[in-house]
Amino acid sequence: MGKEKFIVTSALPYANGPIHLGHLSGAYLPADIFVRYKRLTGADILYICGSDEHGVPITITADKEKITPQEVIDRFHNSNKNAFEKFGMSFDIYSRTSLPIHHETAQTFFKSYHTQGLLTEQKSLQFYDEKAKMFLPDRYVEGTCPKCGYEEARSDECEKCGSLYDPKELVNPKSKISGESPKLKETSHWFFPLGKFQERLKKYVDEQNKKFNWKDNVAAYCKGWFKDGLKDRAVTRDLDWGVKVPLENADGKALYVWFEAVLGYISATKELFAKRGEDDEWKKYWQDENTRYIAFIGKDNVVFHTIIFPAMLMAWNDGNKEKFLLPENVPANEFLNFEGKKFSKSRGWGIDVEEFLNLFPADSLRYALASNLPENKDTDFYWKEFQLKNNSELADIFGNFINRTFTFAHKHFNGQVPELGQLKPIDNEMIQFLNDAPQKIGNLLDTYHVKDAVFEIMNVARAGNKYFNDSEPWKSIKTSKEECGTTINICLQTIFTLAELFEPVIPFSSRKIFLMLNTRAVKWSESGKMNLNSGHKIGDAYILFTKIEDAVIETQISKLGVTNEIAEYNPVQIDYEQFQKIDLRVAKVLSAENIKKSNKLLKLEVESVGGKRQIIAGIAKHYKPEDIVGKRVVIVANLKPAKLFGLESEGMVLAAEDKNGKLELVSLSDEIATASKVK
Ligand code: B3M
Ligand code: ZN
Repeated sequence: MGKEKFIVTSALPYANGPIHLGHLSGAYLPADIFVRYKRLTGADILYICGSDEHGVPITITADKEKITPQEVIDRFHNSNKNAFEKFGMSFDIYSRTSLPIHHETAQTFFKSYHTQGLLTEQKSLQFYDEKAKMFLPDRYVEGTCPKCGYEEARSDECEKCGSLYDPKELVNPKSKISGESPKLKETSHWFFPLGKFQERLKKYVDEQNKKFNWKDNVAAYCKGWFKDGLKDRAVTRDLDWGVKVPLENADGKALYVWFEAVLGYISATKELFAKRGEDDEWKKYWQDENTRYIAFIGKDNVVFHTIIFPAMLMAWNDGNKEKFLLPENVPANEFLNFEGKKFSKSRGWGIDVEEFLNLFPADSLRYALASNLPENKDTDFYWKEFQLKNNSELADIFGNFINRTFTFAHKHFNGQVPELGQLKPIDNEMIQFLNDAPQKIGNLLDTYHVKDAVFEIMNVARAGNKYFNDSEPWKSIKTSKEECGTTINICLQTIFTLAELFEPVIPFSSRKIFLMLNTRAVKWSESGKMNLNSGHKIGDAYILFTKIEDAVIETQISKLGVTNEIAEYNPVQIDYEQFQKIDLRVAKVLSAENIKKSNKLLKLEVESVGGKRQIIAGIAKHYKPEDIVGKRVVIVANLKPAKLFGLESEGMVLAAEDKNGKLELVSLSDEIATASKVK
């Protein structure tokens, strides 16, 4: 059998922000472990990734920061690339979609679809923000649903009641970019006939699923999409930033970011070989049916990799001699949360990869994440668990086993691998166990059970420690040097096996261990054998894992939820007179009721300075009417009255937001009389 040949890709992260631990757990670490393992088996494997550098969010960041989109992507491309490097990602290339080679590739695909007559031009009305001078993508328009009155409905669909409508019907549309109400303006776009491919896609997904045992979550997503029926999709946008539509009369139009980003895998492979001066070599991977293509992603990207990208490749293959392969498997992971909540940069919840790696070794993070991957359900990163994984598993089990073995070998055997003497049952068992481990763990990795594989690898270290204890070399050294030598020999062989099996997971430590053993890795399948000859000189022991103190972890925990607002504060200052103009008063809530058609507002009747008044407060999502009646709250009493939802509001209640965006009213005890001034 020839060498197995692979292309492995990880989703291309947007160069619009720093990657966080959740990204690593979703699409990067599992892929890197898989790739490193496959390389050790001798497979011919390419690992491709890069930055996704188009899309509206990048232009919005640029506008906000008054810099160019190019500056935004340069910043995040470089910092993410560095973070990945520090984390030990072993990409063969980390490319970027802003490169000419990618633009050309994407345009070539688009032109092929166009010449084949697949694309249709369709006119439609879309919201246009006159202030921001741009057409607004759906998620940047918010308004009131014409069917149910939900106030956070999108331009053509309501999340709350599920209805679809014409954007014309959306009530009170607002641009999330400028806050202005956008106008509907006619524009025309090219549509890709996804529906035409439904039957073939279904067959493709079914077959791959059967043959390669796709993950349940992935298969279920696809099923849902097929059930709803695939519809034609606009694959162009009105945007300056992106891959230009390669047609006449297409000024100001770019390819929809997803419609080109997936092709980034191909253009990155081209770039890799172009750099090596082997221009056409990429075809030997992408256009050879013996190559196995595995696409690692997070669950939010499933449809693009199991339906849209395959459809694009099918469409290309229909019209061209050179045929591309389709993904064999798309092992999408669920999400990793942070201490029980979603990562959120703005709320200070979570930690950037770079920042993390300035504090702790990459291998500690890799091990902690790998043993808790969200393979079948969402999981959480907890600081305390991280500490425990590092201290009790890496340091106490693995590190300790290496340490005690090395100490013995240096002290009693002159730093050489001792002879293997007469084998007792306990020795034979350990030898057999080592012998079986690579295949067992390899099978788990082959089927993307990375978390289980990591558990089994640590079990080899556990078994090593137990073998050391049960063999009692500290006793046998006094009675039989041969017996003791046998134990230490087998322990050193175990360390060799562990150095290899752990290479995909903790590559930095693995490299150190091979240095300590004064040798190098062998083929994966050989790694459970007796690879160290007796008499082989081993090196000095290094410290592999340092324990993490409680105080260090406490500091990290205490930083959670502290946003930049505490660290950086550059306010517009006011003087005392200005402050005095604001009349803050205690008010007692007499009654409260929900407002029909609004899920945000409550109508309050309060008693305060000047008697009773009505206040419309945006707290309905956080308080039930019955929970606030009787409360003493603080109001801005001299605020000019305003109309909200056609109702008069005379004043404003004060509240603060917690880490999750939940509001809590500023309230006072009953001791404080209604209408008292708050100073
Ligand atoms: N950049 C989306 C994401 O980061 C997107 C993936 C592209 S894969 C071709 O979730
Ligand atoms: Zn609705």
